[in-house]
Amino acid sequence: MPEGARDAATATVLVELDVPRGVGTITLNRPEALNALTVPMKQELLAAFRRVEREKAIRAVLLTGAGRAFCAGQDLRERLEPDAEPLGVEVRERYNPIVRAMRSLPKPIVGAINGVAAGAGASLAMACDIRVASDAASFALAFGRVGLVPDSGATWFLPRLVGATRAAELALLNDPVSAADALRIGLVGRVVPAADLATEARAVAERLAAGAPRAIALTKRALNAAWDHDLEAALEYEAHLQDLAGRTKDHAEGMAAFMEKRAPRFNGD
Ligand code: T3D
Repeated sequence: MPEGARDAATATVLVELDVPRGVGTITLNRPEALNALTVPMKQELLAAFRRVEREKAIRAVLLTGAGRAFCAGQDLRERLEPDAEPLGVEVRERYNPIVRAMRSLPKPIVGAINGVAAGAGASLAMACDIRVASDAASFALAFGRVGLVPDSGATWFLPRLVGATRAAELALLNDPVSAADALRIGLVGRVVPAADLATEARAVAERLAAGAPRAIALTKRALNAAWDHDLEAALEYEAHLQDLAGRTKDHAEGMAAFMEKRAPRFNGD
């Protein structure tokens, strides 16, 4: 039974923990507004990432949206309320902590992009480690259409994922990108029929959850760092992380399983 960070009837973010399979599913849950992000929703989303981090049995995370959208970014109606925070405050205090929590989570996040991902919703998709998109999904930076600057990591992720030329087009022109084009330019790793998205994305998460958790966490850390490293620094960081991985029981288990021609059973030690 999905469980919200608040009362289940009002929760705008649902968290479902499948302990036997090691997968935590976080669902953005304001389908009537295409999962546009409000203040309570951002607080619940941050709490959801903290929750899956604390649960040792959860080894991989799925992030998806309820209804026909993944996430339409900031709730624009909320921004018109008289007590809305200044934009810089909102971004620093509510969006940036979510993106940091996602990138520093020592567990892989699979984005199951079920529909449109716009504005900060596109940023959330880009902050996932792996993106599996439905063929009904689309991406739009959208910020420029409301006179804003791409945020929540969009200017950092985008050129690294799709290259400088395409990043400039997407960020400056704000045109929607279909799932097929997102696959072609490397914004997502795979596209599947809409009806298969939940199964396919879950299969990826379950594969990750069956892997060696420490090695996966260190690999995520290495990939994060590599974006800012030169080759020398990357080589040295890999050696450092390999030292750590080499001392885990899971490494010994992987070696034993190979020698014994059986599947490894990793337990995160
Ligand atoms: O704090 C800060 O503001 C700083 C941070 C900013 C980060 C950002 O994310 S800025 C960018 C914000 N997002 C957008 O500008 C996207 C706005 N939405 C759209 O452009 C379109 O809705 C979509 C392209 C995403 C989808 O279009 P479509 O035709 O499939 O659906 P629709 O009919 O436009 O939307 C359906 C409903 O969702 C509709 O409500 P209604 O009229 O049926 O009651 C629409 O108003 C609502 N909705 C969609 N996006 C938002 C939204 N409501 C509030 N905020 C939204 N972002």
